[in-house]
Amino acid sequence: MNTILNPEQNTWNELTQRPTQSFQDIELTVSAIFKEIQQKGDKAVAKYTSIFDGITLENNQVTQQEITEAEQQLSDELKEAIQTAKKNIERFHAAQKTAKVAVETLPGINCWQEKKPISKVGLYIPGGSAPLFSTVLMLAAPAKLAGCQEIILCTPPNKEGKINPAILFAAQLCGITQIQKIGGIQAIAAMTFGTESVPKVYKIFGPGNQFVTVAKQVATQYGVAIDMPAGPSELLVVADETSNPAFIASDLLSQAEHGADSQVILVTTSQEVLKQTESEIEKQLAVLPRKTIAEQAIAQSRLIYFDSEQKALDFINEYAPEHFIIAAQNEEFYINGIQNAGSVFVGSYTPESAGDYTSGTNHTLPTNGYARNYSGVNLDSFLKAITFQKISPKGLQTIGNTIEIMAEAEGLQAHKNAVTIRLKTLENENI
Ligand code: HSO
Ligand code: ZN
Repeated sequence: MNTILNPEQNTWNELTQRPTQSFQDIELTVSAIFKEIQQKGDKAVAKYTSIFDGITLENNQVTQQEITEAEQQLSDELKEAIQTAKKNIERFHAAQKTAKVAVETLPGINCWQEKKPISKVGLYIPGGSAPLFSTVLMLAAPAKLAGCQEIILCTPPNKEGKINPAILFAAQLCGITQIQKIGGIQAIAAMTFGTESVPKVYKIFGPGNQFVTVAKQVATQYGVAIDMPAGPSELLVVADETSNPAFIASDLLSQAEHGADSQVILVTTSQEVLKQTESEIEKQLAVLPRKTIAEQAIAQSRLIYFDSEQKALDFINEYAPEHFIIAAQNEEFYINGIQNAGSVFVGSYTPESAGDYTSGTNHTLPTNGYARNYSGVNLDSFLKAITFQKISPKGLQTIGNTIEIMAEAEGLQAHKNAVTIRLKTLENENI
């Protein structure tokens, strides 16, 4: 843990840096696999599944029987918890629906905007030591609400060719169209080009390791949209002298256990709370099952003291955390002042875990400073806004001349003609 007292503003840039990752060498590998999958489809997918996941599969697609078996393996308690979480996520995302926007900008000129679903979307769920079935809910529930027609889910198989049963249960519950046992670069490439068994999609969502992150970036070179550039998870907690150090430590550790590269930061206006949080972290860390992972993240963590709340806030906005917990008493100050954050958790009884699983907000959020310019996944992520307009003859007579003048000034005669020809017709018809 690095303790920093009242850092000068000229050091903030360095303090807000995330561990740098170089993607250049990975990109060559990713591009080569993309080319191969583009040319050879399923055959190439099978080759890379056998290389990276250590299993040769007859069929990538999960069967109904596998889904039924998965459901039987889960406790009723877990199934109910997943259903409760899904309902809350649906409630919050359904409320994000916007009505059609219609405006008559001038008499006879009607403009409106309507949102339509992205018809085919691909969701990626990583494998690894923690099966993130909660991420299935976070992506599939809003996709379904938005009205996406095809929702394809790719996730890597384990060495026995199986998928975690909770991932299958959540996917089935959300009405996913197809579940494919494909992971990593080959999954993103398969959804980018389409293969004999995997449909091509228009937008890819979901977290992943650095290979998946680069693969999603490469996918955009082929016209596929992505949710956001992904990176290791982050949490920043702001605390004052009234905050509970044990609560703060529990939050910091909850994020640290995601991965050795997770970023956790405490910003506080109390040196006493800083000291106590440090010892609480050590105490709670010692008994965590994922201690080895969490302690690596904690070793890189920063505990920063500021002598004013304004400086603390300015620093937080410069850092732009993925998750931001306000554990200080002056909640309104931070709520009103926060400009850059993925998701904000207000008050001592709002742990980040609540948003990770079940309060209703989405946990797919911008990391690595992208909270400055990206939103987390929400209903709009699965929609496009289309604009419409209808102009009456009177309306065209009102704005026609404006168009003619502007077109003329841009040197675009054909644009002007498209108006002039109509205005002349109206004149001849005495309208
Ligand atoms: N905190 C993670 C999401 C997650 N946590 C899933 C537990 N399961 C990134 O926002
Ligand atoms: Zn989490």
